[in-house]
Amino acid sequence: MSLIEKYAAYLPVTPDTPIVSLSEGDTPLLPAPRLSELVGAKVFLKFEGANPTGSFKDRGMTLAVSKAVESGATAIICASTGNTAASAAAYAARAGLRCIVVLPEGKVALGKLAHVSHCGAEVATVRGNFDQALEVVRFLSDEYGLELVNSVNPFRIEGQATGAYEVVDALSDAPAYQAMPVGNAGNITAYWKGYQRYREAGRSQRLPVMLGFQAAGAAPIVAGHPIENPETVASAIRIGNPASWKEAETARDESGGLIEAVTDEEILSAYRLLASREGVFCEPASAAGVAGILKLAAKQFFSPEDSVVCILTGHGLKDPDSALASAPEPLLLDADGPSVARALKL
Ligand code: AN7
Repeated sequence: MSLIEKYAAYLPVTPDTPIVSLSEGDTPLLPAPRLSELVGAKVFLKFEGANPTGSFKDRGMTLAVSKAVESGATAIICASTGNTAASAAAYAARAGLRCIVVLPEGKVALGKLAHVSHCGAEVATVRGNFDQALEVVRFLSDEYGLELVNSVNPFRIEGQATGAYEVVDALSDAPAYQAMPVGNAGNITAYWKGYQRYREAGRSQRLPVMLGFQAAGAAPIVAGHPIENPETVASAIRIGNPASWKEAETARDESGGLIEAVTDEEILSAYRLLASREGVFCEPASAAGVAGILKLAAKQFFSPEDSVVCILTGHGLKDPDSALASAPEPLLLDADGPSVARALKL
């Protein structure tokens, strides 16, 4: 079933809304035993890499593209660090819409670039960063009537709120804490709205404390001012002036939570730990939330009974370069049993 059909009662759709779906959502919520031990709480991983284009963006894109078709649009446009573009390209292809994506030069992970082009989107790369690309698409959308599908589109946020519904449905209540990366800050906004709406509907007893993490070189909300030249290995969240800045602060403050920074080193360490100790391959940005809770755990932040849900926003295969950069070189050996056995010290 499509995500829109499943949660229609909580989404701005009518029976006449044409549904553009790739069977998104319904992603696994995995218990993480080793991470739980390290953190001193019950940690769960919401693996959003299991979505059809490999990231959480599909939750919002199914709704944004469905509503675009409903309104008679023929073309969509977005700026992106990669995942929004891949999702937009796929859903536009599905709907038969023209899709234009504007990307920051040289900073989009390989799997995302491949996905966008392969789905037939028109790609414009600009000499600038994501924030500048977003300015460009706002202009093009205003001037040329293209449907903007960045998370400034309210349907994106509404669709992404379904992530919160799924977490509550799986745990029979909201978790004590939810940890996640923060880039353009749409997702933390969406989850907080989702948790609130589900509680108002009587589907949960409590609200989670929201824990957001930005990369240290791209942490405008932590710094309290835009960052002109954001830098981080986690290219998905290399964003210096988030569109949903205020809403993210609202989520933080209303939930009694926090938004803090984690270094690239901490992100990469969590990224490797998730893969090598839990078998979960996410992209670097997705590991920022896990890096954050490991950092908080060092200060005895959690109690053993606390449930902590980490949103792993994108699949590891999105960014093969990052995975290979920290992997040892494979052995190259003669194709005979005894010499392979010797090399492997069997
Ligand atoms: C894997 O694709 O902004 O705080 O243009 O791809 O809602 O922006 C991606 C963001 C976290 C941050 N993890 O979410 C884009 C884009 C991954 C991401 C984020 C992104 P927001």
